[in-house]
Amino acid sequence: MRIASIETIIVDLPTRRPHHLAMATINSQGRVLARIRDENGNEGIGEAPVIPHYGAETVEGIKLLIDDYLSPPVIGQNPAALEAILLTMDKIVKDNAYAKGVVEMACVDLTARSFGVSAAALFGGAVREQIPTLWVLGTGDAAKDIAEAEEKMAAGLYKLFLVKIGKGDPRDDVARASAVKQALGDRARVHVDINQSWNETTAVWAIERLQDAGIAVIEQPLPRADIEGMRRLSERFAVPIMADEAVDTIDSAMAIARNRAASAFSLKVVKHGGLLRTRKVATIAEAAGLSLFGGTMLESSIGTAASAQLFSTVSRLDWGCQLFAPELFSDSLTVEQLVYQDFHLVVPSGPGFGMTIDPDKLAFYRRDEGRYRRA
Ligand code: MUC
Ligand code: MG
Repeated sequence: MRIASIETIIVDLPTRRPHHLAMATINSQGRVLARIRDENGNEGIGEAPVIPHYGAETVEGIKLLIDDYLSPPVIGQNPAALEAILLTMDKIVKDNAYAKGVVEMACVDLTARSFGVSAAALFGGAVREQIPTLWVLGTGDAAKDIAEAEEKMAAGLYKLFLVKIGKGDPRDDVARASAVKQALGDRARVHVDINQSWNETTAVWAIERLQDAGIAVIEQPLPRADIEGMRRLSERFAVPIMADEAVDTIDSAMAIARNRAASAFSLKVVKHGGLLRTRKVATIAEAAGLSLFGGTMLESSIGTAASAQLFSTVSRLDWGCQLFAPELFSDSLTVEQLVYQDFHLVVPSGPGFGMTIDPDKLAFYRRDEGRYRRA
């Protein structure tokens, strides 16, 4: 088995409603799809979505890096040799986890399809067939967040929620998240994600109140580099402090684990540079006794299926997963659709990630030749 070609395509997908995060409001979101073919014409697909201002990469940069730098030395390699492919890409350029991650992801899909197995089988096999799934409340308004959560609960789809805060006045953030938790009560678990927006003084003030209000997890309150601050918050509060932006490479995972600078990690496949490296970060957390959450970069059904495959292999996924994004987007790029039922996402059974691209949808949403114009 040899890689014969790598094609990259930038695709935009619209959201059903504006999604308000601390650093951006998303009406439509860009992603890079990678299609890798072997010499027999078998294909694997990968996806690297980009959340504006979340990380250091852009869809245009990812595409250019893959097309001009990463593809030439990777073409001709065995797609099953994941570690070798990652090392080849590391020799070309440091960091750039999303670009490397989408190439590796497509190699995983291609390899698993060629073997006729699910992607999970390449990482030790699934320990669960479905994953409790969390819905992200990002309307920016407490009453709308509560109405959305009630609708999801009544439909039997979600009872785990996360309120996106960190954008405005911390007093408003605390009030909004507390109002959501109070309205949902014991019927739901509620996290908050601050996306690095606070300093330590603000965080101490706010977390005290969020903890009292019954918020279950505080995600990335401080800037990613503030390991010392995260350690002090983790020592001070009983409520778990989760690292998201702060944990990407295995080195950062080790540094956080060693310093006890968080008690939980949000795993995200492209953030860590592919499925293999996500599995390694998960292993560091498992060994350090940290709890785990299956995160999202707002992948479509392609990257969500890939993430679900990997998350299905992690022995303890204490906080469930956040793989809700296919339901946030108003359309899908694949022929098969993910199944959300009974408060869980059903892990697709494969082969590979179990997803194939719908050519008409791809033709419509691709940025270069498609008819969709992003908002
Ligand atoms: C993040 O920081 O976790 C995940 C869900 C969502 O709505 O935004 C992302 C980013
Ligand atoms: Mg986060």
